[in-house]
Amino acid sequence: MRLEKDFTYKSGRIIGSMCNDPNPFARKVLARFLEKNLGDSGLFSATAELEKETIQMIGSLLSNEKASGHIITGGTEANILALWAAKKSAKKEKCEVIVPASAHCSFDKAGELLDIKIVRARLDSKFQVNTEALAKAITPNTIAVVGVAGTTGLGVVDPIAALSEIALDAGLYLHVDAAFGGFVLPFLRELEHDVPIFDFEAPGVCSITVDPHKMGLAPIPAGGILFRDERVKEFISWNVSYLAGGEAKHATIVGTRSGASVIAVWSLLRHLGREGYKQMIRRCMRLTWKLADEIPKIEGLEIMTKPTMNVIGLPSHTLSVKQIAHELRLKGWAVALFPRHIRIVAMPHIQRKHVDEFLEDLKTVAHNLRG
Ligand code: 0PR
Repeated sequence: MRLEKDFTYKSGRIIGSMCNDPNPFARKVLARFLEKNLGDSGLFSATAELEKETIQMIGSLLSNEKASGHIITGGTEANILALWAAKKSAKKEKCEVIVPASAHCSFDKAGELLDIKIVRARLDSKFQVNTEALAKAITPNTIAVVGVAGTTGLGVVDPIAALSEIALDAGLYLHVDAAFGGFVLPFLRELEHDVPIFDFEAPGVCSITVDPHKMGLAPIPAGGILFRDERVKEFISWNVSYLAGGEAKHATIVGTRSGASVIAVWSLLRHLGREGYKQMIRRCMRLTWKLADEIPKIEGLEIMTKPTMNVIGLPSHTLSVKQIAHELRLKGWAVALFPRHIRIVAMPHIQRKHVDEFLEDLKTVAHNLRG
């Protein structure tokens, strides 16, 4: 079969990705409703209602049931929409947005597309954005600041409460990229982990990216953008008057878009419930701790920082991380390679036996590279 050479999540070998093996129930739902198109919401008004309810459910996880937004193609579209809303609301000639040095490359894409200068503020020793450096980078052209709740490389949460104060003081739009962390932190909070304020609880937060197709267990495509209220979303709303279902509003980049994805997310949230997600996160965190305990015992290997969520950074002072990643790949493992570390993500498809096998192979690879 042509597709046999693809990696699969079931094999447990994809250990550096942020996507998941979609929940079986959600897969069935998705397959059943493929005709639904939310680009013409007048034809599919029941699906549009489910989208509103989905946003409310996710909003309630993020301390704001009044949130307004959409289930879209992914975190990249969400971040572009947020910066677009920020630009429309600021009405400035020249625009700059300050993002942490750790921010995802989708902000650079957004910068190019929207003609916004993206300014990266440096991180502190805990890999969080340095708030002083960020505040100093504000200029008369600044329209927004961004914080990340679950960085792509390390799963670190920026000090969102402090960013909220800075944004409110300077009259700036604050966007939080919780593409990954948005489906982790609310449950860690319920599991009584020490979770700092990262969501709409911080009064300056105007929008949040939160992706069901990452830790939400939904099938691709299912990203999420939540605005604090309808008013913020209005900045990027377009009236489309001629549709078969009658006039409709679009506040997304694409027109025609998957209603099935929305119904899949709606069903999944109700099917798993908070309890289901909580148990899933508990399992992921147990495996994360196992990895974080065992990796530093291997000579030459360390962990970058104590994991906040199920993401681990693996640097080495003595070995080349590029070579380690390459050797692991030869043994069938797919890890993510960053400039100074390897990223491992204990996604829900990773089981204890995969972790054990991975640690064995990692030991062998490190041993061989030490020579
Ligand atoms: N924001 C953050 C914090 C992200 O980590 C990502 C992607 C995005 C936005 C963009 O999301 P979309 O990819 O949905 O547009 N994070 C992962 C990464 O870049 C995406 C990923 C997923 C990569 C699966 C590899 C993979 O196998 O690492």
